[in-house]
Amino acid sequence: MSLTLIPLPHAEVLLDPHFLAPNVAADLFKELSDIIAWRHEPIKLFGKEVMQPRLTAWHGDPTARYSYSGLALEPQPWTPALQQLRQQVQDATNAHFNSVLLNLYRTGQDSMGWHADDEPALGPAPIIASLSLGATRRFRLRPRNPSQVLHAPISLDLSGGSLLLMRAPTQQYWLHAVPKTARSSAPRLNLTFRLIIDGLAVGGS
Ligand SMILES: O=C(O)CCC(=O)C(=O)O
Ligand SMILES: [Mn+2]
Repeated sequence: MSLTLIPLPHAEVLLDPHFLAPNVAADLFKELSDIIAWRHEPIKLFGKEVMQPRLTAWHGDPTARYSYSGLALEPQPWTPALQQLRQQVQDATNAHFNSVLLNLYRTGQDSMGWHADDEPALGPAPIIASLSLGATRRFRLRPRNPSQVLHAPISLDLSGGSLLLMRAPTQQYWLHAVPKTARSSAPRLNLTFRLIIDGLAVGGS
């Protein structure tokens, strides 16, 4: 299977809907659901602290720390399954990753709001490889500034075993989200492989 370019202006988005064989994806979904120490973290939303509508975990090389709201977040070590996946994703994308953010969407009510993965720690040309396991969820992309990038929002259905790659300048011009859905109630796991470039140099302190 291979990554196919989705033609969008000011973006480089590629998708392989069948990156992992269905039985491999199903086994991984079960293993990671069970062994990852999932956390339910708060976030600041318009100045108020609220719980994230999903569970998360952060794994990576010890140097791949990033600071967030003045806190230095230490990654958990790679598990054998995550290490092997990283290698497979690196081979398929010709890129290097030193960390992975895991999101567990427990039901269709768990979600991810509109954002870009453009934190300074990801450098000027972020590359994000996003692997999905479990239930299919709709991934939305829309221009950050619709008068600059003349394109309608798009939707991609990310099924278990799919790999989505977002290369520069996607994060600069586009936002993405995983909205709530009434349709799907089964859990979904998403792994975004990232390269943290300047570790603790971000966010002052
Ligand atoms: O769950 C997804 O497909 C997207 C996750 C995401 O955008 C992120 O972790 O930054
Ligand atoms: Mn993202």
